[in-house]
Amino acid sequence: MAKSPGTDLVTLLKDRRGEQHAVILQDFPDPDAISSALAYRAIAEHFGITVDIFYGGRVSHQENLALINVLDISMIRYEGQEIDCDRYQGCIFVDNQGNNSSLTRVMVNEGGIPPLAIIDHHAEQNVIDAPFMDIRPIVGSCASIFVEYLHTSGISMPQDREISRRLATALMHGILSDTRFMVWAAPDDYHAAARLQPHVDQEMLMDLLHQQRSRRTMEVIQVALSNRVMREGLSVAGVGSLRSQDRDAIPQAADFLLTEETTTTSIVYGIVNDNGQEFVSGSLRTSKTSLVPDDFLKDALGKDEDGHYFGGGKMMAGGFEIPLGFLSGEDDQVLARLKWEAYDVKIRKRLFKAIGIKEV
Ligand SMILES: [Mn+2]
Repeated sequence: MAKSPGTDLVTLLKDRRGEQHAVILQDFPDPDAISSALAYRAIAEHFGITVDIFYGGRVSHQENLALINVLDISMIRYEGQEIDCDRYQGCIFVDNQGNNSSLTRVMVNEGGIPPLAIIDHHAEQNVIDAPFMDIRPIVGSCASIFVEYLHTSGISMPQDREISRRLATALMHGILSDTRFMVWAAPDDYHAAARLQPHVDQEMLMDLLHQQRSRRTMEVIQVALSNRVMREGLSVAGVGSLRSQDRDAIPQAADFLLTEETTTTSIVYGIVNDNGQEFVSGSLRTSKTSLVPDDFLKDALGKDEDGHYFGGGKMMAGGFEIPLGFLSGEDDQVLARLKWEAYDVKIRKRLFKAIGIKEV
């Protein structure tokens, strides 16, 4: 019988007792990423490995903030500070493959921490290599892959009932949010949800799912609504400059634009300022099964000078980040407006050109 990835991971971790690992999340992590990191920590701790969870950017979506607060999750936010990379014998990428984390450069390329594992459900990005790779684009959430590991590794849920209740609730939240409440779930996601269900705290889950939007998010949605350009089912809106703490308003605006009749794909983007570094951050949502977000964004936006694509995706959703480089930084109003207009027009043209529309 073929060995499962879960048993392979256990074999790897058995040889790593006593080590310290760093889990690297994508910048602006979501519930799927956060819960997957928690599951890795639970599995690794079983083998006497301590795990720190790192992320760049911010946690700004109200649901993610609630997740961290309600479940009392400890993660380390990278804001340009010195990281003692020598402490870690390996790093693990969950729900990403290193291409959308600012920590890849800091901890792997410069810090020299060897990548140990990549566990993801996005399309293969071929950015870094690791001894353990489990990349399954057909699964709706990374959390589902971790539930399978917990099951096949025989670790099951942690012995401590309080911890297992929190972990199960976090993983269920991850599965539900990445599969849009199971609409885009694969059989593996249903299996995972069924295994988790007895451990889930339903009240806590309700609490996590029913967070209200901030006023600022509502305002960004309003800007997206008034700026949207629609052609042949594609709705595109630039929302101007945002503070990094409001960055999660972008995917929420994309979700909202997708609810309009005749819209099958929505894309919202804006310039995000994170500690003086500016980049265009965008989100794509689609209800069109024939559209592959990963292919679409790669085709529309292309690569940077190092050959890395600006965007990528999974089933029904995608995102992109375009660093402003030399143009980055605080500017007077006129320059800031010119900068925004240049990016806005260019991105909009590229997106529509990818569906065959030249004039927008
Ligand atoms: Mn995910």
